[in-house]
Amino acid sequence: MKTHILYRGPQERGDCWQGLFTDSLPNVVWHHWPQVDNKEAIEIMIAWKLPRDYQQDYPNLKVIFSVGAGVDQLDLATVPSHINLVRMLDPGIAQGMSEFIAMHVLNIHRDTFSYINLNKTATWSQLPTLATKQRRVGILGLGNLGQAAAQTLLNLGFRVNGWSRSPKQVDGVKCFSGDAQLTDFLAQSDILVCLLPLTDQTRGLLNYSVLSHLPKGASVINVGRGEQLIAEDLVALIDSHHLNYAVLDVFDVEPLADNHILWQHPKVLVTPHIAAITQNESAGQVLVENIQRYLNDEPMVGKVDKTLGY
Ligand code: NDP
Ligand code: OXD
Repeated sequence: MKTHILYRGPQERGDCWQGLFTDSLPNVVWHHWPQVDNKEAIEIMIAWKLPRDYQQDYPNLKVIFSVGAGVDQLDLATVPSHINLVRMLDPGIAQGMSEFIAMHVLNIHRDTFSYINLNKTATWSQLPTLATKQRRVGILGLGNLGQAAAQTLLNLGFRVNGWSRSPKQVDGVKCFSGDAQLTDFLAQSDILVCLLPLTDQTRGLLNYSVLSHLPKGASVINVGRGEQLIAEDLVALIDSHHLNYAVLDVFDVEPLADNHILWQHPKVLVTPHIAAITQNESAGQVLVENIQRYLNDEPMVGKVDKTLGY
């Protein structure tokens, strides 16, 4: 019997994945949304956002694969309980994220942003430097991406702290968990990296009062989701010289409005949600392996706990 898959996304990625699936999953039939004549046949959907009324239109849907690591773009409360939701654990995303975080931790650590500003006035000024072992990087979220980034930073010699919901033990990382240890964790973060999923618990987490617990002169990198950070509070803390720099890759409204104050701020670097992009080849391989698991009735990797929201 054939298993029908519906893909909703860009053509180029679809062509890549269709080719991989044809080679590796001979009993699978590929459909590219919206071209699907027999909607009742669809068992698996691969998408970033879901088509409207998919619950009624695809009555035999069993699995939804998100093409991204996050699933906050989906309204989890409306995903029926019998449908498995699986997020993307692409090694290409982990590699991209580790590169982005290492690059900007190093930029902050070695004062790149100050030198860019000094260049504007042709000022030759040698700023003091610290060794990486004197700099503490705090990672909010010690999951798949947080742990990959932590390893890259440890390899560069930084002191790495991490915060998660449940207690963890990660080699070389000083681990904190739960709301009770957040303040202690923040007080030890010279560079704070947010890599949390967006949930009811993390929305608005990084507000004035929470960010005030960072040491004076700390910097912030947000690669989680925009809604986790109150941008006005961050800017107020930078302008009052409590915080130093910010690198922001995610925003509550994307694209960021062209008249937003963040674009103009001399101590903020805006990037357009590119910290880590799903890589077609490696992600396609992850999908193939997970679909094989599904077909063999084995547990899939990256299954989302809909009650936790990630
Ligand atoms: P994981 O689910 O693997 O890890 C999430 C981590 O966050 C876990 O350690 C989890 O704790 C922790 N966490 C969740 N809720 C809380 C909470 N309330 N308090 C404390 N810790 C919490 O996710 P990934 O690492 O794969 O991805 C993280 C996020 O990165 C994605 O959800 C997405 O938003 C973002 N992302 C951004 C990209 C970009 O380009 N900017 C690209 C890809 C992802 P525990 O381990 O105890 O469960
Ligand atoms: C993701 C993202 O979640 O791109 O994969 O943000």
